[in-house]
Amino acid sequence: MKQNMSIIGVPMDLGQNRRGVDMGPSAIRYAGVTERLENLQYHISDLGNVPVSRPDGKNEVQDGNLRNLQQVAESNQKLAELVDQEMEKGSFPLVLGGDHSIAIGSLAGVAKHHENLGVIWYDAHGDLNSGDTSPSGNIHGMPLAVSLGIGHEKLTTILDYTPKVKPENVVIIGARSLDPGERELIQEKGMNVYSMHEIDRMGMSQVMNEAIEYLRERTDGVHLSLDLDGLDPEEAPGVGTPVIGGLSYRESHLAMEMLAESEILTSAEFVEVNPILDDKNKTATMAVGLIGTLFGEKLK
Ligand code: HAR
Ligand code: MN
Ligand code: MN
Ligand code: MN
Repeated sequence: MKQNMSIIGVPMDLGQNRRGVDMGPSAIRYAGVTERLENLQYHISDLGNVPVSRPDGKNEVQDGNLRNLQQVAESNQKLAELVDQEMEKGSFPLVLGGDHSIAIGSLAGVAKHHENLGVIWYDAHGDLNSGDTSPSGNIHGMPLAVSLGIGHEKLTTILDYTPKVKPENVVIIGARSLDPGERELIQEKGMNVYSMHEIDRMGMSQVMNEAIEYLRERTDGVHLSLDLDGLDPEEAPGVGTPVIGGLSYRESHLAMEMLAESEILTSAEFVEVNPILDDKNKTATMAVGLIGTLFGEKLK
């Protein structure tokens, strides 16, 4: 029997400063995500996009260094409800961004269905800031902290519970741009981080082996939050905050293959695709390639 999967787009661009990432879900759909998954063992429902307000023109930093707080909170509330509803039906949620602030809503919806959710945060960044530590006021640099219960309560209390995730259940992969406050939090919580240094030393294969076995033992489901800026900008140029020295497509492909084999994933999201900054939809196409692999292309 085919497993049900629900695709949910979130055209969010209010969690950061550069317009265009709101077109990410369209670009990923254009690159053929549905067709790709329908060829595998999935029955796909594309639920369309969660509504996101337009920037009010001021784009100002409100309430304690949080840009567009109200609008970001509202869309994440709607996303969380939709993800919760689809999981309730037994469908696998695949969320397409949009900037990474949407992980706040994805994780709120997903974590309700687990006692002990694991998270793989595949990203150049830690996204562990709060209004107090953020150098930018951009909420896309904060969603992992919010999910740990750290940050503005309009964000941390979505769906009326907090925290969503325990710090020891998170594995960060690909980090190479961490702010001082993020480093402190990682130290304080003893979080698992495979930065580019560890990946270069150990190789992606060993990193994924360790991450998968660690999460398999201690969690009852795993959410993959994949920020395309985890990949190297030479290969994936269509992202708003590129950081050189990143993961290759091949390393990322291997990571997806190993996750597919492991069968530990229970939800996923692909974020930060900005088609305006891209080269002929290359980054969205890469996202679709990774999605195809993640959901079993070559295995089935
Ligand atoms: N750490 C920086 C900040 O908080 C940059 C964050 C960029 N975040 C993303 N998501 N693109 O990973 O502003
Ligand atoms: Mn529910
Ligand atoms: Mn991110
Ligand atoms: Mn990032």
